[in-house]
Amino acid sequence: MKKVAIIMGSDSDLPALGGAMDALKALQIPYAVRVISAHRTPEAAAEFAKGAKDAGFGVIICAAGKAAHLAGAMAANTILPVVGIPMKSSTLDGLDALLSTVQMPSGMPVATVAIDGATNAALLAAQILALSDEALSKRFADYRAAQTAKVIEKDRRISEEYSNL
Ligand code: RP5
Repeated sequence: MKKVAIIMGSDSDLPALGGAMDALKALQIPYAVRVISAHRTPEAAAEFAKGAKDAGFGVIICAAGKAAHLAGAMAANTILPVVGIPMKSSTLDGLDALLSTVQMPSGMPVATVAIDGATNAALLAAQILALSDEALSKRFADYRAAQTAKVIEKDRRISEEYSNL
């Protein structure tokens, strides 16, 4: 099956990316994890993006903070869908990265999730891959159903403990 790439601009982004790896693992999607910077290693970024489709990747997730150009730089060099995660790694709490990642010019989209939204980035990647993978589509539906069941159970427990009727 197609793989997902999780690229971070710096190893300092790694602690915020566990949710993406957990979600991909839960859905049995193979993934690669790399540190590649749009600014510090621009040649490596272009090379990875250009070769990603032939290397068997189906979606590229890019996590970057501050003047976050990684997702846009990747998108510029591949026709694969790119999901951007703005990192909260700055004095501006990630607002800088959010705007840098989401405000792409027409013709070059980056699907941007919330600041530090690693889990949703992985789930979006899974949904994209599931369009052409029936078995994954079924696993994703099961994942959603399990999430729904968990919330219903929390509602039952909290309602029982705190309601005063
Ligand atoms: C960005 O700058 C990285 O993605 C990271 O979020 C931020 C800070 O990087 P370091 O200075 O910690 O390496 O390029």
